[in-house]
Amino acid sequence: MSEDSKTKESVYSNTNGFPLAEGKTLHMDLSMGQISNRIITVGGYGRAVKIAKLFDNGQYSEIVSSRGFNTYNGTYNGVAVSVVAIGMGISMMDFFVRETRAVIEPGQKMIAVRFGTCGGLDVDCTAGTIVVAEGSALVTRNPDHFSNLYEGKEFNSSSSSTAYTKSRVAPADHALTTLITEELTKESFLQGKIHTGINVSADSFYGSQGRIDDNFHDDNVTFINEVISHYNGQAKSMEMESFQLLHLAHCSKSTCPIIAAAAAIVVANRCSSDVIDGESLDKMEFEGGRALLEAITKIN
Ligand code: R1P
Ligand code: URA
Repeated sequence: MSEDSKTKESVYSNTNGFPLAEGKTLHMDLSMGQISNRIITVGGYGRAVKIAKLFDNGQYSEIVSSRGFNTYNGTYNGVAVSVVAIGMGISMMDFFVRETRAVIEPGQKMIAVRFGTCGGLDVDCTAGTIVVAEGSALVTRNPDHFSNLYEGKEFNSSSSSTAYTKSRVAPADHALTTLITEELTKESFLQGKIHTGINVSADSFYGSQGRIDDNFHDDNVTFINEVISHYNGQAKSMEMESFQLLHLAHCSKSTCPIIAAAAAIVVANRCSSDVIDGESLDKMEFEGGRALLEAITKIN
């Protein structure tokens, strides 16, 4: 039997709940206890490895799944901790939160912090600063706004529907967020570079982040300004995952609690043309990563 058909057989034996391939979660490839309950989650594995190299004695183990999740386990100041690279988007965050929660002992608190990159939505959130999220909203494309195109008609920008929906803000855990802010501001390189505010996650890097793409109908020319005014000027950052983490943390049941927070490095300011250079991004990931390791291993 090929590896592929073996995997399919064991997955299809469980039609509800968590598909397990040979006892491991199908997408993250983890079995019970193969990840710490204290986790930093990032987008790309390069950032994950950079943070894992800060573990005690620079030692970590790596679990690579075939679905784009890389898990790094080790200790920091003697406390077990994991860093997970999940790729991009709310679907990947959904897999991460649910499949990780499933392999942490029930009753044990899961503590997760996202450390991402983002666009800055406020002139003060210049490239090379970090926004710590007090909470996150979600903006999504409303496909029906564009549905006259299905019938070969002209796009009707004056249609009564809205092109994008804007959700309420899911708050981050207050104690964890406070500790993260304290640890970030302790790093001398990060002094004066830490902002707090609302994050806005989007379902695309392009249309629902107000990027103009001449190849598509997106109806988004004024969208960034609409987002800024909708959240009363409190929206400081825009990226693609934090909402799903904070939202699902609130939706987790008391038998399997999750506390969550998020911070992101501003790589491009959406109010100016300011972008970060490679060397500064490297340093921000390193110093920010260390501060987050301090916070996540200290929180009770
Ligand atoms: C887009 O380039 C990606 O960068 C941001 C967005 O949320 C999206 O995932 O975060 P990461 O750098 O953590 O991937
Ligand atoms: N990641 C995003 O999702 N948006 C940006 O503008 C920058 C990074």
